[in-house]
Amino acid sequence: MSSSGGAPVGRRVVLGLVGLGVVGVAAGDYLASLTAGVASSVSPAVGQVIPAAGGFRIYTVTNGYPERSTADYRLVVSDRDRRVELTYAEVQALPQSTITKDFQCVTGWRVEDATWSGVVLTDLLAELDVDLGGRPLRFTSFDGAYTESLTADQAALPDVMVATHLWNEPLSTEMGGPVRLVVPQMYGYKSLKWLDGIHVTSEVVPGYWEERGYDIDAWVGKSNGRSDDPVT
Ligand SMILES: Nc1nc2c(c(=O)[nH]1)N[C@H]1C(S)=C(S)[C@@H](COP(=O)(O)O)O[C@H]1N2
Ligand SMILES: [Mo]
Repeated sequence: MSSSGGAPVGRRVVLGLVGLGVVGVAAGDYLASLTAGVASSVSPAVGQVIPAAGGFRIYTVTNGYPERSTADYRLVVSDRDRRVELTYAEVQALPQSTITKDFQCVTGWRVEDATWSGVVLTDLLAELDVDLGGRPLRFTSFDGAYTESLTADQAALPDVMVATHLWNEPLSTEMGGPVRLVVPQMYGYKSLKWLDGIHVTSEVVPGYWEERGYDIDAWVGKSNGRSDDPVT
């Protein structure tokens, strides 16, 4: 994929080309090409990566960073015929935890000892009397584009967190505030930013990057053909 006519290639155009670039690729090269597309669409060359505190790189798949005040924030939790809507204050009124774990992006960068605060996902589900019964979860973002999934077993990990703070500071807009998902044992793409929905589904629904070639079970060091140190 390349630009033509010497016109500057904007991020949206590049992402469009990334999408088109996978059409017609031979099956054997399919995953490789998708992964390459992912890597290039989030690489500094594309111009959408901002360095942030502690070595995080700021990613977005939309044309910006969606802003929502804590006053306007709502988190919807749904299961079949149930639908609960939590305010930011209600999220903060749930049992609070702080967890320090490395954070690893599938493109290679790693932030050591990131300290997140918020509510552990299992605590949130328990407080709301949501019983997964082996069913998976689908997460949605108020950026309108990004989604993620966890199996029931993955969702039960004690370090999966609905986070409001990083290093004791409220999450910035760029970092996915006011509320994001954090899944430290999996590659960063599982850690959906701008979280606005947690939905119990009957089957795993592959997330945004998973539809574009990344592994659905995204264990650090054991997926995506990578050999990073696992996050424990
Ligand atoms: N809504 C949304 N969540 C997202 C992403 C994104 O583009 N949009 N990128 C993911 C990827 S690939 C990584 S590595 C982390 C990066 O988190 P950061 O932008 O806070 O550094 O966010 C994940 N969550
Ligand atoms: Mo990532």
